[in-house]
Amino acid sequence: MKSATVSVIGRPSSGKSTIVNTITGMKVSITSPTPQTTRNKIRGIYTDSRGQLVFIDTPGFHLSEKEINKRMQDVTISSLSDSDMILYMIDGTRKPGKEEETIAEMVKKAGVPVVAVVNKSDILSSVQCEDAKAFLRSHFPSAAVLTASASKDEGIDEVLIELFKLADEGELMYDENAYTDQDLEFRLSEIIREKTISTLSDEMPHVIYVEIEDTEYNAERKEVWVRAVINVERDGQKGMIVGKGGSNIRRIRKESFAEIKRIFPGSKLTLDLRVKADPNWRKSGKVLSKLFR
Ligand SMILES: Nc1nc2c(ncn2[C@@H]2O[C@H](COP(=O)(O)OP(=O)(O)OP(=O)(O)O)[C@@H](O)[C@H]2O)c(=O)[nH]1
Ligand SMILES: [Mg+2]
Repeated sequence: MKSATVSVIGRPSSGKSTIVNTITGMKVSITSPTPQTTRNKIRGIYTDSRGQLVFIDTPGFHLSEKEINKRMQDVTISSLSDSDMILYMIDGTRKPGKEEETIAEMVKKAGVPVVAVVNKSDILSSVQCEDAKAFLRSHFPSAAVLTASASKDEGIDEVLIELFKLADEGELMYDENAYTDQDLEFRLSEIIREKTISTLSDEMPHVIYVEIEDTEYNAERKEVWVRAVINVERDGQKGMIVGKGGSNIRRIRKESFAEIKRIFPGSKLTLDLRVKADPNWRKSGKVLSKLFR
């Protein structure tokens, strides 16, 4: 049996979380069209007759001096050095610039084997595709350079073949049926954050964090109760989450409810959502340390 950890690295929105979900066949990591969705290391586990690959989804590496971005960069950098190999994803629709160069250098320096993927093949022109491959080949002359569509599940088998080629023999790290190791509170907060992000536009997703205040699970009565807070940065932003006559928060609640229900099939779920302002939390060491622990 083969067994390896694989860090998934790339710029924001390159499709890292999408590929982890497609490979595991589960909703392990939240996704959105807004860059910088993932904020933590999120494990997605894939097992077949060849062995086990433990994917570590990471925050998209974004060059920025803001405190929260530096924390997210640290999460990504720490993942580079403690995995057996790297799956480097690039979005072929975007021209590589300084940020992509920085990441390519970082990946090289990590000194572990690399599989490089030009993602979004479903919407790439052949010129875009060749340019992206040329960029990757120039940086990683001995690595496998592939094209894939993470969202359409195209070229993913080839990615797995190349990763398994690089993996060493070893014992499985997780049960063969496991697909993630996230605790329940984290999963709940991520689901609510995803549904909140999907109702918002532009910069707003970045001002949000979700806190689970309480959960109660009564297995006998098959009842689940979740109380969560959607935090924004200023009082004035609460209205954007709540929406006209509460329409937005109702939608967030409905969509979150449906997805949380899937975690507790057959149980009665009560989901209590509130919106609060936590002024300047993105600069608060206390909040950041809690979110990036
Ligand atoms: N057309 C197309 N869109 C894709 C593909 N893969 C991902 N996307 C879309 O690209 C956007 C970003 O995908 P994510 O998986 O959230 O990207 P990410 O790299 O995890 O982003 P961060 O967490 O912000 O770093 C989403 O809207 C996805 O649906 C693909 O193969 N083709
Ligand atoms: Mg992501």
